[in-house]
Amino acid sequence: MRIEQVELVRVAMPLVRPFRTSFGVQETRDVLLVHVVTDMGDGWGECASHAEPFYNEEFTESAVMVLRRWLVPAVMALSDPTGDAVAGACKQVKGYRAAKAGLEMAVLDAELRAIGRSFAEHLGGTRTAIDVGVSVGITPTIDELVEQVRGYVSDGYRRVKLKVMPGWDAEPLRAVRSAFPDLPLQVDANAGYEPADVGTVAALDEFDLLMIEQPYPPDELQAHAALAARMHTPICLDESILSVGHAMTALDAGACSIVNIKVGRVGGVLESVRIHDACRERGVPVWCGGMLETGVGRAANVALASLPGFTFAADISASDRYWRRDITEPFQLVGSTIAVPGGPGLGVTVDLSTLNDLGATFETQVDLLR
Ligand code: OSB
Ligand code: MG
Repeated sequence: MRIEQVELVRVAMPLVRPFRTSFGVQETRDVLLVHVVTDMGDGWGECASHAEPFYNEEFTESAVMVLRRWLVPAVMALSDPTGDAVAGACKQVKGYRAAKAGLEMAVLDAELRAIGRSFAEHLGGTRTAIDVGVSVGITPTIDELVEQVRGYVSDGYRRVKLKVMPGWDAEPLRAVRSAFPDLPLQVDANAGYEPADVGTVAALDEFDLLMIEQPYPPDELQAHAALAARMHTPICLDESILSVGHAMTALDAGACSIVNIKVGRVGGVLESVRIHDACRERGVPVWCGGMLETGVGRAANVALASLPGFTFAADISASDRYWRRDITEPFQLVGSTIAVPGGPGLGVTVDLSTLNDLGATFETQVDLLR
């Protein structure tokens, strides 16, 4: 395969409702896509970075700069560009895992489309549909939260994740738990608590949660381990886990017993599979997180979540939970599941006219070496 052109595509996509977490509120998604054109056909990838460096250090503008200046030239210089070769070509650049993930996804998509193989098949997926849940943001009032949860439950979602933060935890949880006594519930703090808040966090045991995700800052492995020893509710880490090495270190430390895998946070679908495999070998359950992706990143997430070790429902909701109009054919909820695309590559088609209607910008990368 020969890469003829790489295009960075940016589009501001309004969310159907604002999404508030402990690190801030999002109303519009600053979407960054990578489009590769090869002699064998096209490929698409999504960089799951956000507009601000509030979830982690990376942000979309920084991802664009790093792609332009280092990552795209490194991949264009490969004599035999394949999805497998992207991570090695990008290794000299530290961090910027969402940027790397988007580029790897695009090259792999082109490669797999050319040979008629789906992402799910290539990654080792074993399911044709995946169990999904919905991640519900912090709302202005507790009544609004209960109403949002009611809406999602009536849509068919059978697992709900609530965002929590200091001042928005036991009270909203009590209201949701009493309205839905049997609903599988979990919470995500996005690192909003400090180890000194251990009493507040440990008190969430009373709500019969599937897990509590990332209560403390990413580097606080020991504090997470101390919390795990004190709580019945399993601890899951998201922001702390950047690679298979991080996952093994966290598990060895007793900092978590469940791992959230996100393609953009760990640098790509292939590192995601390595984390899945290593956790599976240790009998540790994993599940697929989301970053409010368009249909492009969502397709990769769904394929990944079809692997056998993904035993908890994914944070991969149907397209209409995020967008009035997605840039690919929408992912639909069937019961509380989403079907795994079976077509070549990501198995979705990017709608250029939708991208244009949304005001997308297209920037072609010049190959300085050629
Ligand atoms: O921590 O899981 C998270 C969205 C953006 C950034 C971080 C997170 C999330 C979500 C939403 O919880 C998951 C989704 O529906 O895409
Ligand atoms: Mg999270």
